Amino acid sequence: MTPAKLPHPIYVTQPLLPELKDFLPYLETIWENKILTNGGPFHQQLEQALCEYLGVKHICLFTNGTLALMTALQALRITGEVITTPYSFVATAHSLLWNGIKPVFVDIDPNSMNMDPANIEAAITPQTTAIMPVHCYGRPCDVERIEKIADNYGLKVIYDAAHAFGVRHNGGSVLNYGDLSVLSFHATKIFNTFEGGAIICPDGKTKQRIDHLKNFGFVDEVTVVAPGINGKMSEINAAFGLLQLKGIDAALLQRRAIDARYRKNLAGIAGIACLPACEEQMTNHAYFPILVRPEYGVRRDELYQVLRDHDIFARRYFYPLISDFPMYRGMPSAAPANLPQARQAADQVICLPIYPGLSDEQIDTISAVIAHTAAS
Ligand code: T4K
Repeated sequence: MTPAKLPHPIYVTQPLLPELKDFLPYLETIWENKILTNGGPFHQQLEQALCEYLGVKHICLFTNGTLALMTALQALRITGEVITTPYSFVATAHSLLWNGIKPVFVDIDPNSMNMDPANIEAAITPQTTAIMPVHCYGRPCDVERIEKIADNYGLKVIYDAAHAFGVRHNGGSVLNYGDLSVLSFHATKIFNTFEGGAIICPDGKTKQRIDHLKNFGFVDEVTVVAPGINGKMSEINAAFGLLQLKGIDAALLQRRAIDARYRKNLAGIAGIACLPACEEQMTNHAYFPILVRPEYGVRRDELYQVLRDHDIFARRYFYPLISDFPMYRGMPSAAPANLPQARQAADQVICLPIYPGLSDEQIDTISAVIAHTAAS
């Protein structure tokens, strides 16, 4: 029997929102002190709170993750070519183009969906200055191998860690690897400030440079040291982040339970593959991707449509590949023959809804639709 439609549509995610009444005191404070932006008290408090929570030394808050990526490249004076992954959100490569840098795409490892370090060395040219890997779905890249290659060739590493809030590796934050890591606090991320982002950096000097860059390059009232941009996080966003942080551990636990329930429900369905489970601290369950293999007997896009017909708005993150968009597809590294694993993943992936508040009944209905579609 076809599973019954749920009473309300289910989206791939829903933002974590604390109770409105709990946010009002923060707004009252802002109204009282009339500091709305430019590094106000909530901005400072959130930087400190996030350093403690994440286990990192320095953090620079931003308006969004994309501006943070663009500024990270400026901060390290990256030029020429940067090796990156085609299996990500477009912002990863767009941040390079906005800086006049050429992205060079390498294929992914189909087990992790992250850039395969085995492909990096062959892509290095005299113009290569950096590597920009992505911790896709919040699952850590092979940070040790990437570090080794970067050290051998004298390259910088900027992690697009937009998905990797709270992810740990080897007992510490994964955000401490590489020269810089960039987070997104967009509404769809596990920790959100409505819009927002951050750069994690290892030392105070780099933080100072980034703080100048995100404030037009101003050092003081009359001194501008770089062609900076306006990337500052406002007080409202920072205040919301402080409140949001209080609920994040409970949210992560709920995500873990949803992940486990999907895995159990989907285990017996031929042709539906989940990514290998990773050690608990090494993921934040930001997404729940499944791969629709040929053995399922129904194509990915058909399943995607059946889910939509049931008001289940799963998403094909990341299809199309970045390298297929018009501004990238003419590049030699975007050639399909160079990226077979990424292409296969993009053709098979569906990210199922996962967010705190998704009920067992909803998870079971989504799973039942997937099971029923295969059988019918
Ligand atoms: N690097 C990576 C690897 C990234 O994934 C991203 C962003 C970035 C860099 C750039 O960071 P930011 O500059 O964004 O901080 C979404 C997000 O807009 C984007 O932030 C995110 N990655 C990307 C993976 O997903 P869309 O176009 O899929 O979002 P949208 O509006 O279709 O939202 C998806 C679903 O979420 C909706 O169907 C309903 C729900 N939703 C969404 C919003 C915005 C809500 O319930 N409330 C909301 O306010 O891109």
